Amino acid sequence: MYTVYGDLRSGNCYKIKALMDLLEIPHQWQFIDIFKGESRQPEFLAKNPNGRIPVLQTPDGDYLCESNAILFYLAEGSSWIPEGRLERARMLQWMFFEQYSHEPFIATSRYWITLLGQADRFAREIADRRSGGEAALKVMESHLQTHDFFTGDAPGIADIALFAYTHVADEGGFSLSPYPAIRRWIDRMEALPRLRTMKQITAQEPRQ
Ligand SMILES: N[C@@H](CCC(=O)N[C@@H](CS)C(=O)NCC(=O)O)C(=O)O
Repeated sequence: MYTVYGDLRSGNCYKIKALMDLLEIPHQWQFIDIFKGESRQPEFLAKNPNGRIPVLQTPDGDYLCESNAILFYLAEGSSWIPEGRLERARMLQWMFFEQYSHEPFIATSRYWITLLGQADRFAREIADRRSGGEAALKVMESHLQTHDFFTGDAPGIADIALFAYTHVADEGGFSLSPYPAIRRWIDRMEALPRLRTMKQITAQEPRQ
């Protein structure tokens, strides 16, 4: 049995839950409250010295961190990783894009505005993240104008990585109104069997 250490209000943790639902991977969830500093306690640091969620514990007792690495590990051998060499590299291209050009702007703004509820206190930091977040959405919009998904005709783990914070971008102050291709892609993702949005999951499983 897998164990996931995380908090589903975090998009990085949501990615793991979404893929496990889609692939119907049995697992248990261990809630870690980062607002109480639980990811910085010695017991957690022994699992991930970087002090961040999510962390996956494999049935063999090994620990794996970094959300996109966990997606890659769990999706091995499934249709969620494309077969061709170039396609797999493109999948990684989008997953690195998510971590470097998307998450630091959209997820961070969402953290201050919605999770901490301190938009006024962090107004300058949020303003600084605005252009970077819009730039990431423009890159996604451009790709999705001519593609249904990020790595081919079928959804893959790059789609899950990007869906996590994009489908809640409004909570970070980013409207998707100017991005019709992104909105159509979100509709395609939400239509996938067993795909639950972050709002649906947190309503159904609030202590995860
Ligand atoms: N690159 C990491 C980022 C993980 C991350 O930033 N986790 C945040 C929650 S989304 C966290 O654990 N914050 C608590 C802390 O830094 O103490 C990943 O993709 O897993």
